[in-house]
Amino acid sequence: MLTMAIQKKGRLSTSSIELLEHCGIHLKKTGHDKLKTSAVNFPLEVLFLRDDDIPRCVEDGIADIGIVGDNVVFETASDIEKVMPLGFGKCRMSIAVPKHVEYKDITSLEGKRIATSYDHILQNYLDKNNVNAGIHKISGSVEIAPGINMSEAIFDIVSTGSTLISNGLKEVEIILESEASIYSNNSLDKDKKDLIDKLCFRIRSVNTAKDYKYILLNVPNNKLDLVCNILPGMKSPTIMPLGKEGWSSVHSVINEDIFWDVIEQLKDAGAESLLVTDIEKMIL
Ligand code: PRT
Ligand code: ZN
Repeated sequence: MLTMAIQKKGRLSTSSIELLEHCGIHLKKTGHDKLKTSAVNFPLEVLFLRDDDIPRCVEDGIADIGIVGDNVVFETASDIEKVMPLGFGKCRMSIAVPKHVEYKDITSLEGKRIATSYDHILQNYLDKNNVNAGIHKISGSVEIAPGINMSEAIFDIVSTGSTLISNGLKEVEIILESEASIYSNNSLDKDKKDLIDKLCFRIRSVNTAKDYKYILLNVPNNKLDLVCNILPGMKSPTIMPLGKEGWSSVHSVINEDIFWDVIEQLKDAGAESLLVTDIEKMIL
């Protein structure tokens, strides 16, 4: 049995549970206040915790693995192992100052006060750059600190940047990039490691599939070579004869990043009746 800690309520909760669901792992329904549950079809127990408590619980072995933002792991300086990034909860941790303030580089903060909830990461960064600044630790609403004369700068999580803008601040230094990841305890036995491998295999299949589309199209046989050269399929496209004489159906898989370019080229090359669908799982 593997024990996994996930965020009880917050930005990572829904995505964490959805990820398990997409991996075919169904959790027993719980009430709002339940602190743990288990999976009905995988040897997994799930603990619901505040995200700040997850790294320590994994380090102490209360949970074997946890889904948590890299930022929280760095802040708590926990001795745990990153197993894999998950692609959601993406954000950066940045320093911001009031928009009219002139800012050259990190030395501009010498002798200034910086408000943050992430004092450990900030202190490390300041030390690395030999900058002496006062850190004012607050647990929330960091963005208002310069406006109420609590500090001259802030250090906080930024995603779209709109919170900074609406508080009259500008981002001046990105200190780290973060996303939700799976972390594990450092000393797990073989059975637990095997279960983690099994889980990661499923997650990889689900996450890889998100980057691709399955495409079906009809092509006159004299244009097949042209069309197949455009298609960057996994190996080579599947080609099947159509009921209509002289035509074939071509099936392939395309990376989302180049999707629209490829579609346009295919149409120009004579492809017709293009059908595009999402892929649920992809095992390479
Ligand atoms: O209650 P608990 O302690 O479990 O949760 P929490 O309130 O501490 O964390 P929560 O749920 O807000 O965030 C959990 C994790 O989501 C963080 O640790 C990050 O890893 C990740 N994440 C991703 C974010 C954001 N994006 C984000 N935008 N966490 C917070 N924010 C906040 C940020 O603090 C700022 O106030 O959103 C605001 C900025 O957003 P933008 O889009 O305006 O730039
Ligand atoms: Zn938290």
